[in-house]
Amino acid sequence: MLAGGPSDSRFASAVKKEDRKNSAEPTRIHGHVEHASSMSDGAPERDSVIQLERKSVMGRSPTEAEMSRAFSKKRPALGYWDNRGIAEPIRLLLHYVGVEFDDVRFDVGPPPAYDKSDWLLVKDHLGLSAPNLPYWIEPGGLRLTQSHAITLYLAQKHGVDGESAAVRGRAIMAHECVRDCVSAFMAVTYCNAPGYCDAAEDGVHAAGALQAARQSARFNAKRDAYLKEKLPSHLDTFTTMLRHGATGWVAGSAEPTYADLCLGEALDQHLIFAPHCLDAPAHEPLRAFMGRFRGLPAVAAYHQSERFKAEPLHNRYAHFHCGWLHSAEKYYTQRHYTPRSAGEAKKSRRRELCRDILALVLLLGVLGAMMAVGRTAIEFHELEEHVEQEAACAADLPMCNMTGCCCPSPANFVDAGGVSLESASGI
Ligand SMILES: N[C@@H](CCC(=O)N[C@@H](CS)C(=O)NCC(=O)O)C(=O)O
Repeated sequence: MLAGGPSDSRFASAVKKEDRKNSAEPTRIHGHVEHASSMSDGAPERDSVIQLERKSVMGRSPTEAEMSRAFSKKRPALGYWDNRGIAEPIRLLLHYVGVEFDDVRFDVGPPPAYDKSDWLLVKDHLGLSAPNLPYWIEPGGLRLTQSHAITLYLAQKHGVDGESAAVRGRAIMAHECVRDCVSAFMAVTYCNAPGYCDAAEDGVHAAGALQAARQSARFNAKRDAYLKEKLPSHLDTFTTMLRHGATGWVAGSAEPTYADLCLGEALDQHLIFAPHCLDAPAHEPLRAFMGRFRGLPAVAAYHQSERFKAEPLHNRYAHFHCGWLHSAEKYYTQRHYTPRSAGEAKKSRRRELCRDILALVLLLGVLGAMMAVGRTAIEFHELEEHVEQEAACAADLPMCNMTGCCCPSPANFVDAGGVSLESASGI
């Protein structure tokens, strides 16, 4: 699978090896948090098993904070890299159907290492059967990966997969066509990604830069060929589907389906990549479609909200990352994207250590207080006995024929003949 792009196991294993080799301080960004609606299917919670399965990755296990950021258990979580990539259609779908979720975004470090430890630390600890990004985890329930499976599951669950078997079939077909187009697109934007090509072009992944170079000779050639030779036929397909559907939506549904949302997002990314790509007269139906898609109240509300991040577009090692819409520098200085430096990570570990020490001190304090209370109770009991003894003396009871004080020492007890019990017994 391609990290940030289409499936390519060769790429994934190369990247994994590279990541483990380049292990450094994890960097992270904090995904925004939204309140949850219940998504549980009632499946048994397996976190106890997952706890036991935890193992060390890159020399250490994930901390509780890292685990609960990946999945807080309070809300469903969609995990992905911090970019639109192949997860944005799912984010869009979730906003469209009104499901609240944690938008968990993992960071990739800067070139040339592109450290991915932020994700790799938790990857094998989330109870995913096929660990990958994007993932979808529901509290106490389902854990899914594979973008297609997540999309279809959510669409079915929330009734945006089409109103009839025929429409549902066409929606699946349209979605697959969108995925083909996106794969071809990513083969261009990731053409210099580590492990995806035999060798990256010089200067594309420069140390000290914040991301891969925005252009290169290879990228420019592939982009031009894609826009000229491949994209038009994908656009023709979508145009034909819209014509056949005759409802304005790609599967011919009365209302938009998930396939329309996926197509809308794919075309949106293409319009950033090549702003004139829909200009041909033959693609007028697609321009009209984009107007309808963007005008859907839920889509418009999401695109205008703080939660929508127009950039990064693809991953940091792609040519299509930050700076296509706004200044990349401005983007990198935004708070949500400031990667944690090694110093900050150290500080955070120190904070965690201080918190643990404080908890220990508090625990010891509570234990000490409990012991003090116990001791006081014993002393009180002894005092009570003492008072009873004194009362017995005062009443001149036969049990205690006191010679001096009333202390219940054997030396103070005398038998009727005035002999101390202690001396009589030879103590
Ligand atoms: N077929 C999978 C591909 C998943 C994939 O390639 N994920 C990339 C990001 S787009 C990745 O970096 N995964 C993390 C990993 O391999 O650990 C899907 O559609 O979800």
